[in-house]
Amino acid sequence: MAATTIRLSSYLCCLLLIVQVHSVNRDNFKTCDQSGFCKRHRSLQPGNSPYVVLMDSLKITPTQISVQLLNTKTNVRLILDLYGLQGNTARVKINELEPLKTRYEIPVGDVLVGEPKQQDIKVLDKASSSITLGLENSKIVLTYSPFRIDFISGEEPLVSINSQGLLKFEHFRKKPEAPPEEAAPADPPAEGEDKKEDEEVKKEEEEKKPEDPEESGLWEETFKSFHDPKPNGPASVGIDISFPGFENVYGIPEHAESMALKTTKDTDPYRLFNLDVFEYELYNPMALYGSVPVMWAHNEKSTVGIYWNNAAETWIDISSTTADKNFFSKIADLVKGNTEMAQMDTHWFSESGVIDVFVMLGPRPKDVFKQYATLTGSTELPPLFAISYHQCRWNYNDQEDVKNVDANMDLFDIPFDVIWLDIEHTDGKRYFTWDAHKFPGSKDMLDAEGAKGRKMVTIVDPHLKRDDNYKVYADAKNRDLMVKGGNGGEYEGWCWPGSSSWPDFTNPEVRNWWASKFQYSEYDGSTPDLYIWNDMNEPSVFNGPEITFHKDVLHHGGFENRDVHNLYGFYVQKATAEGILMRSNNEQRPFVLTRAFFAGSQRFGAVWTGDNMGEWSHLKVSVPMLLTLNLAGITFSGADVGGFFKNPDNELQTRWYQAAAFQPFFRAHAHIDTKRREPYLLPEENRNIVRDAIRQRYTYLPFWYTLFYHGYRSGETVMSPLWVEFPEDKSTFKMDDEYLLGSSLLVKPITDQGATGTTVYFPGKNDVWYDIQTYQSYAGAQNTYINAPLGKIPVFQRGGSIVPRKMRVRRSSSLMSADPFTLVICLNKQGEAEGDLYADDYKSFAYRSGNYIHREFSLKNNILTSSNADPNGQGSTKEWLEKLVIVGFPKAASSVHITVDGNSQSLYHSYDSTSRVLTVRKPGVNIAKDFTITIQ
Ligand code: NBV
Repeated sequence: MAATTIRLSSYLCCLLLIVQVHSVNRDNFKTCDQSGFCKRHRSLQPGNSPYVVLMDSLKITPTQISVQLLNTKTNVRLILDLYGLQGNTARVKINELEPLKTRYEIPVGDVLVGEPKQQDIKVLDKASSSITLGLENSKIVLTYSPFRIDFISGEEPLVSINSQGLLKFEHFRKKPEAPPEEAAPADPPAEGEDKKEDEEVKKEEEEKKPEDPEESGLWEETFKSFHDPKPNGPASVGIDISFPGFENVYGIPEHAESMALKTTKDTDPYRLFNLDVFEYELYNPMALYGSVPVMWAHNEKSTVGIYWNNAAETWIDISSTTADKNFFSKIADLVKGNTEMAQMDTHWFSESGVIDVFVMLGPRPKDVFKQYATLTGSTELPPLFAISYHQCRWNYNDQEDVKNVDANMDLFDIPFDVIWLDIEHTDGKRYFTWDAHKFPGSKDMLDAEGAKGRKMVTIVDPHLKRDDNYKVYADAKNRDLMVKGGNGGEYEGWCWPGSSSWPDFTNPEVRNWWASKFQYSEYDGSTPDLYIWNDMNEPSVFNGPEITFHKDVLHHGGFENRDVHNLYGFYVQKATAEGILMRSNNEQRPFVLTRAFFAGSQRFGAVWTGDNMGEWSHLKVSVPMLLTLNLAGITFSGADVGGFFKNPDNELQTRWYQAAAFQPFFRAHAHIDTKRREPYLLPEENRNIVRDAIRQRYTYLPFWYTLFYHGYRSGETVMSPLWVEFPEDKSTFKMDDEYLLGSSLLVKPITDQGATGTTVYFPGKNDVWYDIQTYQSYAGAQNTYINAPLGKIPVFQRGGSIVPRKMRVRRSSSLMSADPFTLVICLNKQGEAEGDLYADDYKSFAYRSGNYIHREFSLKNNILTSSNADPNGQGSTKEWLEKLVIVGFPKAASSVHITVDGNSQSLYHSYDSTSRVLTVRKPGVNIAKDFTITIQ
């Protein structure tokens, strides 16, 4: 009874905390100073490396060298493995030579899609102080004493590892015996002396023993009331990685931060530790829900990066400095002279695991994205509904509510594809169940949505209510599938259902078990129109340290949560996606949204930026946050439209819809305590603008779908910083308030209250950009003020591009699947344009066996040619070509005709001399066919 009261009160206190606090409670989360290993690594001084390479131990194979590293202070040996990998990539692995126990490594096939394919590294030079290896166009120089590795392309140094000498590898060790207690003084102190002596001793102790950061928290640590017993002692690993010649680094989501990362001289390092941070603060390095330890450095000449393959809590310090030209001139024929070369220094450290660094050497932005996708996979092609508009709220209360929202959206002509149900739809937060009063007929409800081509999503969190009558929990308990507490018993914590336990998703058998729960026979009341949302999967534990698992929670294989923490949410989403796949016999594409994520999560669905606020600053930060997610491979990402907490005013809501209509994952969501805010509830003016924005999203779905197809094939970003397409344009390197969709659309959302215009930077010296509404043209490589009253979204199409659209907007995307296309052709200065279109059945995996079409369009010399872009695409379709809109066309045409299979036919056309747009109507040709359209 007493225990229950305590638990209940701690639960209530957490809930109160959740309801009342209005900005992040920083006390809940560790600073670097409160984390022993962070302090230990951060206190290292550069230039004191104790590590040397033991050349006698060198082993060389065609693709790999292995050599021992000796710590000259401790005599402990490490083993360094350096691999050449296909695609201008190298891998540097450092582990203990003889660890007391196995150190955790992420199983191959989970984050890394497979064993990376190796590539020959040739020994180019073997000197007494270093060895030089050749990898494709790059050179790798391993220097022996002190140990460092440099990657050089041509004569440019690009990446240096351990050039500062910050390698620190805490080998497993036996716990030292506790020192014997000191003997009591022979004579008792005289009265009055006692206190004095105590104080003196304390003072002396303090003077004598200032806390040595090197010794901080080695064997146990306490944070607030939470004790971390650290049964394995210190095991952290860290090293410095520098980027000579670079001034900007990007990546390592998730932080509410600008796209170009800041130096951390005056702050904590950036932290990667998946956490549920209530009301997160903007522009700081605190950890958030997900972690992708990938970082890019970019300058006019090159883009390079590293992936740090470690799932433990990780911190990254960043500083900017100048490169050591002396050193580099010894190992490369650097352009000498007095000019200084910039350099970004980064310092990475993780609480456990091994050092496993992939060095991706580009040289162009799209090369590094491909190199990273070769390692961790690309974003799976989403089903079309998933990139359409989603209507969510915590909560749609009951079936009636769902029906009303659906009807109102139709009434006001606002398309949507998916309506979502949050935790209140369940029977007492027991996932996979329905509240029988509110949702007595979930299948009927799903079928009603399905009849309009719509889907539903329910939330399925990973915490299971500890109730033996709840069959999912009882089954997991009987099969012993839960994570264990430090004492070996089922770990128990507090979350929405009260006392809860968590399946061990790091165990493949547990993932299979979880996946089976999505079978229609297991998940009562589900149908093929139901998809899934994984929340709270950091995991969030209301009464745990930093609102998550204790670090000594035990997982599969005897590893601690300390070792695998950042992977938990990744595995939850992976298992869920496998379940959705399995229930359709692997035929239909799954859709799973997750809050926690890791490198590779892009393969399992979408990510959103969690509990943001209905404030202008949060709308603004959503752009850099999504750009960074894209750069880290998580291209299918979005922020809650309107902001989760608070009540955004009409203007903010309107601007948010406008921005998100041009971002990859487009979902409105709101906290349970906020006022209802479905878009039809807005006053008429705002409602019409929002409706237009959503409808515009639907007209661009063929473009988005083609973009996602490219991303799936190549690992490229969907929403990109300008430097991805204009890598030499320095002025874009820090620009994170405007972005590109593919290479064709430039978007500058309005994110300031009351703004009626904005200055847009149009990139590209030889480029011309066209406003997508007015077709007004703007020259590249300059800034222009663009009027943007409330109804206007500053979006521009690049001259030289062809963008496919569908102009007949219906209630949902699937109702548009047979509708015809319009090609918007914006001419460049030469009067030419090109583009492509990918289409398939928009939902199944049939495309994997060639059931798709991929067309290539090119307009040159006034002839538009449509040809097959990919002979493997053997699909057919009902979709046809309805219209051409040719923008920037100099004059009216005298005739236009189409030729298909040798037959020509003239087409109706008209010309607007003010906007310089030539419109060609009803070519009527099936889009899968080859054709030409000639303009005279
Ligand atoms: O399930 C309720 C919410 C959900 O609406 C939100 O999107 C998640 O990020 N969830 C968090 C838990 C409670 C947040 C205060």
